[in-house]
Amino acid sequence: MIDLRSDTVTRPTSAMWEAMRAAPLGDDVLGDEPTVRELEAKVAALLGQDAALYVPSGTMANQLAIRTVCEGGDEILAHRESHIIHYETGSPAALSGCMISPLDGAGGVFDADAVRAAIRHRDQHAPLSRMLVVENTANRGGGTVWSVEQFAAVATAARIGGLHLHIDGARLMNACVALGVGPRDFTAHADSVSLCFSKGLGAPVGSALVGPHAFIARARRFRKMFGGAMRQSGLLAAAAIYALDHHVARLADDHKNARALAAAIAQIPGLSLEGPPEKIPTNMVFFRVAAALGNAQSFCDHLRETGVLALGLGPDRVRMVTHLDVSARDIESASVALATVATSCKGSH
Ligand code: TLP
Repeated sequence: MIDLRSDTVTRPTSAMWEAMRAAPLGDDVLGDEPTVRELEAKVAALLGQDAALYVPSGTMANQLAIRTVCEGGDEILAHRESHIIHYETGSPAALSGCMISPLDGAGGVFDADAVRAAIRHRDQHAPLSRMLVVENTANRGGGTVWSVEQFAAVATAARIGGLHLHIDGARLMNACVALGVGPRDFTAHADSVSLCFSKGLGAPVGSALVGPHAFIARARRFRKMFGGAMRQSGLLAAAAIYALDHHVARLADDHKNARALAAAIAQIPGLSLEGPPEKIPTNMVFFRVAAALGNAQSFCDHLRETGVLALGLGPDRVRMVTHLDVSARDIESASVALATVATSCKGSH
């Protein structure tokens, strides 16, 4: 199978397994897990923040940020297509009692005017605008990268408006590699950041929440409350350390593979790529399936029969994501499979 459903599907490399096997272990809840501590210090330094907290998932990192900062009745500003709106099971409402004000903008990116317009006047009738979430890269936006300037402008608007700025940086390193900048170019303007090791970086499990000491100390309490405090989690943290040391620069290969896949899709009748292939920003390729070929789900089902996996993310919208476990040759095979399936779907509809 060539699995292009997500960059979450990677298996540890043998070198990563070795690093996991060799990791010294303790009990993180008792506070003496050496490998988790090493990872937390490393991530805090990488992002230029005081402290980090290792958590099981990106969803938990985002939800801990929200629970740590917000009170019931508060409002969070986030892009309409953001992960916290679409894929976190309504948890801002369920776990923190918050509502979300959806912001608009092409490709999952919004501007400072949108932020300013959404911040409510302080009034007893209104929810309190408390937090801004910026997703970088923007997943449903197309794997879009915020420019440092776009990001700085919304950060200024957030600061002036008294908002906590949280970066959902599940794929922040993809953004950095695509732009050729360091993470601090973004994180220096943020109050908290979540970073995933189990996406393009290729670790099997885990994310970090990063921010000031007092914020992380409070988040640590909520991590326990949410059931995310783990014991010998150094086993997993070792994979994350390995990923940060060895799998960042290579994200450029995933981006190149995504552009090659996009170039092939652009040639296939019945499939419409979102944007020109050379403009694919990172490791995600989105395309629409013409009605004559069926719908996104039926197309993905037929594709699966050829040994290629993709994800339907809307009635006619399909996503394919490149990662550590797919090679340039796999992309060539997947491109042939896409063309074959498109032709056969056309014949059968
Ligand atoms: N995204 C997953 C699915 O949930 C859609 C994927 O396959 O892309 N923030 C962003 C921007 C994400 O894309 C994801 C995962 C998360 C947070 C949540 O991470 P996990 O899955 O570790 O909870």
